[in-house]
Amino acid sequence: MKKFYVTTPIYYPNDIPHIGHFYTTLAADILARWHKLKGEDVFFLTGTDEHGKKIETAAQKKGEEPKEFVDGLIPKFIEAWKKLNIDYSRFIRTTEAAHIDTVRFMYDKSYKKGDIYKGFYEGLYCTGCEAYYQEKELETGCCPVHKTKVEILKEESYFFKLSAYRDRLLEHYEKNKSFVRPESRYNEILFRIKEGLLDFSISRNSFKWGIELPFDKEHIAYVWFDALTNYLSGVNYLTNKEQKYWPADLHLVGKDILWFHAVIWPAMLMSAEIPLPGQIFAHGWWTFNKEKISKSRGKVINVDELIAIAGVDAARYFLFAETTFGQDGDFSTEGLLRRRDADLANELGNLVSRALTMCEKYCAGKVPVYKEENCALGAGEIKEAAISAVARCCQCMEEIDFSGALNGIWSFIKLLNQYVEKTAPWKLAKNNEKEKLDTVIHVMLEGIRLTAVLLGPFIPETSEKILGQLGLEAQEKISFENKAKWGQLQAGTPIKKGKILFPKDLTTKNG
Ligand code: ME8
Repeated sequence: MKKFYVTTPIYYPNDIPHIGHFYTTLAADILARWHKLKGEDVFFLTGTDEHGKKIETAAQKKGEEPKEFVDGLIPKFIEAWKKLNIDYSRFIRTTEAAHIDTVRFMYDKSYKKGDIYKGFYEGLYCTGCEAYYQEKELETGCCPVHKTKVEILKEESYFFKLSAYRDRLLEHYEKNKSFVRPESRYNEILFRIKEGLLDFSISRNSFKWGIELPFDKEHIAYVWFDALTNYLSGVNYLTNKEQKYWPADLHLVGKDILWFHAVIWPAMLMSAEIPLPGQIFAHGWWTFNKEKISKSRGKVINVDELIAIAGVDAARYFLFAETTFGQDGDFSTEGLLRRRDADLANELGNLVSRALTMCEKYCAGKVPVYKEENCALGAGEIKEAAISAVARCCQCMEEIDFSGALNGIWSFIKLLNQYVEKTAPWKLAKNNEKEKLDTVIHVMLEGIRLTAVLLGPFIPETSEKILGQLGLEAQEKISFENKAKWGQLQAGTPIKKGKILFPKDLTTKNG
């Protein structure tokens, strides 16, 4: 059985999660569901990054111990993932003992290899990023990500010999042209590696909240060295000798943290002689009404606020239909409602409602018989379109092009709506053309079935509802090939018309 191991960044639990965190985690959920649909053995890892100065400072501000502080916030993440219908395999916390052991193992391996040496560091530090900056990287003296003042940090520190991995990294990039996606990001990172790599500080001794190094108790692990290792501890790399998931197939990250994943992480793995992940995909940045998402300026949207706008599936759909994965996007309530009304309620919802109503009215609520000879009505064209919609969806999902997949599905939905208008089943009913009428309704229902299958990973609740309305409940055991094949609906299957799928007023949503 093919396996698929996908990860999200582990988020800093210094505050409740917001739409940026939802985005990456939803992307991983969609991919995990897609690969499950294809019959693969999927492992989907997410979690929280709980050590470091940023967490220590946030805890101090609340007058709490760091562990107590993060323990209070973790349920917020878990609740949010549940509300958004995110079905992960494991939620890892970097304060877990097994993770701590894995971090120590990584330090130990590199130390013994001679890739870690002691030195003294003085540099410009941004606590928001938990990273040092060079003067030339700053924007008017401020961190380019957080736009806040950096501080001068001076400390005795252990260094990792990143510079020694330049050539091996270049070779890996040359041999694996899709190691980083989108392609523009691959080129950008390759260019920076070619420019040269600097050794970097991987320990701290100016504060306490972190993992003690195995070879020096006075120092704690650098939070990024600690955090990146979660991808190994998440699949019990240290204790599970028959490792079936590592190497990860895909690390999904925001563009802000690509450098850590595309350069530092592979070098750490090379140093520890562990195989590298298959691909790192960096997605773009969401703004909120064109402004940076920022708690201090009140520009955040939490999970309840997001769901209150138009429900979970509308939000899931909007985030992935609105922008190409990899590009930046702007979130607005109006934008979400516009897509809910146009795409989900009008195009998908009405199609489903019309097809089921007609099936009840003209076919006694049972899937009618499909007669091949009635293809003159355009059913052949629909069948062809269905086959290409499936192929396009598979191709796009392989390339992690969510909006491309959704566009393909929506072209098919539009075609089905045109088919209803063109064939006008109500006229066929009036003229008593029963066989033609049956074929048209069968084609509509089959088109809807296939649409629901392809939409499953994106809008799982709606997909399940539609399949349930078509009398198709237990679908797990059916292979993707069969589900995605045209012509699977059995004549005679009773349908169950339910409530409207995307009501404008959420309080009436009960189907
Ligand atoms: O960086 N738009 O954690 P973090 C899109 N702990 N995505 C966004 C976003 C936005 N406006 N804001 C946040 C860390 N994200 C480290 C990671 S991994 C070993 C350690 C998403 O809480 C995006 O995925 O700051 C980004 O990379 C991540 O949240 C940063 O989360």
